[in-house]
Amino acid sequence: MHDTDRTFGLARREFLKKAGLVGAVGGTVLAGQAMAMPAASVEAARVEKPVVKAAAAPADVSRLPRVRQTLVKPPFLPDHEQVATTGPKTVEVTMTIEEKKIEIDDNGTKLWAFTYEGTVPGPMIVCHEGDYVELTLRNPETNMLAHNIDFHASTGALGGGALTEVNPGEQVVLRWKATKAGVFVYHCAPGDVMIPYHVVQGMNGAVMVLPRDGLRDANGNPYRYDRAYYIGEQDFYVPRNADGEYKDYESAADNMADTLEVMRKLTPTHVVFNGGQGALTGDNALKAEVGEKVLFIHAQANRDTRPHLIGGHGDLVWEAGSFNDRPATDLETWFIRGGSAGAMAYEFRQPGIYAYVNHNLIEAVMLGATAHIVVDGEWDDDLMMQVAKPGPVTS
Ligand SMILES: [Cu+2]
Repeated sequence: MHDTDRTFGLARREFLKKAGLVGAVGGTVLAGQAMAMPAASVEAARVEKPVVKAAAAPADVSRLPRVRQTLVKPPFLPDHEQVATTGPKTVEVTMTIEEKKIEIDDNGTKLWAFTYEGTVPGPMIVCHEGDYVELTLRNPETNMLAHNIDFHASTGALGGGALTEVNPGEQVVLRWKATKAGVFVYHCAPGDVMIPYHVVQGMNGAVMVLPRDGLRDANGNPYRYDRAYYIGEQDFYVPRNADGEYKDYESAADNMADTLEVMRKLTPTHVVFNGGQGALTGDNALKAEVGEKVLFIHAQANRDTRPHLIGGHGDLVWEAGSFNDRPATDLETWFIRGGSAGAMAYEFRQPGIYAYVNHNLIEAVMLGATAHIVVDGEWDDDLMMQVAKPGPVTS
């Protein structure tokens, strides 16, 4: 039996009413019905709360050292060791959910975003294989909706989604063990159409679980990076008015029905890095030096993408994200499956401005999925030189 009020949240009932999406079937309010979603798929999208029997926690978890990780805004990663210098620990993090209006392109298009910690994507959490992550998830009273979190890096209970649903004014604490090394997506998943809706309103992020002895290259030798950047790619579906202009809404509830209609067509209006067009270009460009090895973590919670570094390569690519797999080498373009994160490492060999793009170039140039990396250092004529400047064609 569905615990409707708990699962969908009283706040959400009000939200759906305001969004004009209330359809009463047997007293149950589901957005799907109003959107002509087949009843069977609504049922399939709904998730029963699993029966979770209380089990004794492993006795030694409480004795593990506890380390508080201060989360930082993307594209940066929190302070971390690449090689663990201690045994397993409990990594404590806190994330506060914020429903907020953000600007997503150069024309000032606005979107009501659902965020972890106020950013799209949410902050990166870093730990080592064998560590425990203990998250306090807070949903302030100022929010309208129930939210939760599904960690693809975790095991059980819908990635924690079934144990973390919090209504406005509530908080919850979840602990999970990092048993798989790699980079992984996390996202909100509060049931039925709210799952894709929250994800495409920006409510997703990534976790990096490093092997305790750090990364290894394709030959199995230790690999250390000098910098790491975290790129969260986001597809947005912004409704337009009759004149074709993007609509701006008073509240997060007002835009839901229109947005679901755009989502249904599977054609995003924006594909951006780190929450908006230009978030990682110009003054916000990433920085590196010639000779530095840079790790790029690329997450896409909803849709396939194909990163490419223009003028460089993927020296080492953990395309599917698992650090226990041998990385591919020297790739021109790599593939990140929607619902996953991948990692690429590159040692910059030439100075200049590099573009890091989704190499669907329509999405890169026209929809926003471009980042810049400004690299300082000495130019290497052996690798490239302009032998003759542009001039008149000679016979
Ligand atoms: Cu949410």
